[in-house]
Amino acid sequence: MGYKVFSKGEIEQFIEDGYVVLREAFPGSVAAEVRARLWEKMGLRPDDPSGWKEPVVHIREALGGPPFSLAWTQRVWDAFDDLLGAGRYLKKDTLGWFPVAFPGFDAPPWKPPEKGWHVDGIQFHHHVYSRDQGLLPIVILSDIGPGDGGTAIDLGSHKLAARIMAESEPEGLEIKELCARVAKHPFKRVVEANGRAGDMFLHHPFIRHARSANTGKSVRFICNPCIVLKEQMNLKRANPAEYSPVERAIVEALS
Ligand SMILES: O=C(O)CCC(=O)C(=O)O
Repeated sequence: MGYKVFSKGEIEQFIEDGYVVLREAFPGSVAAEVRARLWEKMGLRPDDPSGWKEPVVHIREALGGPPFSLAWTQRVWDAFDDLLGAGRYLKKDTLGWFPVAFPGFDAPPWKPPEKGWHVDGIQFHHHVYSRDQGLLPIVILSDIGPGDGGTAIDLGSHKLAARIMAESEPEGLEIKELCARVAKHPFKRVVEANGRAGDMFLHHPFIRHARSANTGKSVRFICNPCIVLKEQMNLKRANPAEYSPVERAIVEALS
């Protein structure tokens, strides 16, 4: 199968580790405009750290229209086609929600977080084939170097979560129970999602992840929109070549 954006190696990494990075998914200038709008929204100023009173301000809103909608480029749709199957998802035109993480509250060195680990999806009942979340993108809206509070990702945990969900069928699981069951298992390898403004980390929807402390010097901006599928995942395709990489990761985890 030919891919539009990713190499075969990157697709294999996505299946194995549960994430792949789409560099320069959208222009850095769009990220700068988004940050300017978020500063306004928070009522804070980038040049006045005296106003930064808490480690995280969470803007719990999806925002549309330019500049937010401009993050959804053809390169992003091509990457989604590669990971989810061409046209099998609902296109978005908004960005949100935005956890903004401020420096100055946690000293280096950066460490994997001790709490807050979760699988996404408070808004639906989880089945191994759910269409409610097909992909978890972390949209990088500011340059995030090592220690700057990049989202912590537990590589390979999507396969563990897939097995836990499959064992819970046909009833499925509430998110709290799913996270509790995943939490009983040790971490495999934790990495920090570092990147440049305009990159997107694209995660398998079952990946265990957590907010990490911003031990750097700059304010960290991301958002994590939910990508919904048009139809439930099909984990029993007659033609295995038709599995999307998201589905293949689940099928391999269950085999
Ligand atoms: O702030 C972060 O890095 C992660 C945010 C997150 O995991 C969430 O809101 O679900």
